[in-house]
Amino acid sequence: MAGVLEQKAEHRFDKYRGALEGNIRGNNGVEAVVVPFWEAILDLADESGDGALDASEFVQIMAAIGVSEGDATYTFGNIDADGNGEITTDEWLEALRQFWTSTDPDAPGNTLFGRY
Ligand SMILES: [Ca+2]
Ligand SMILES: [Ca+2]
Repeated sequence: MAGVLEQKAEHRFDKYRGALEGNIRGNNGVEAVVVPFWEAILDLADESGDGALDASEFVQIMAAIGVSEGDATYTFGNIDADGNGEITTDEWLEALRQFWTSTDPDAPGNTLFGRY
């Protein structure tokens, strides 16, 4: 059973997460905050420097944020929209926009961080 401090921390984190999420979904936050941040992440993850992520680069960056190799591989197949074996900046950003704005549970972007 979680102690009082853990319960308070969890409650405050939930409150913070709710406020952050509300702020991102409103106020054009996806374009102003989420897109530039994840464009930078794609740049960092693109070890080969070809402007796209291959499966290995994608699995590696997703592992850094706690996504399992199995889930990352599953996600890679979903957001590689043209099926050419690499995720371009456009495919990456489209998936992020779907993640933040689409209510369709089958939208590829809604599997961005693995299976739920
Ligand atoms: Ca690459
Ligand atoms: Ca592709």
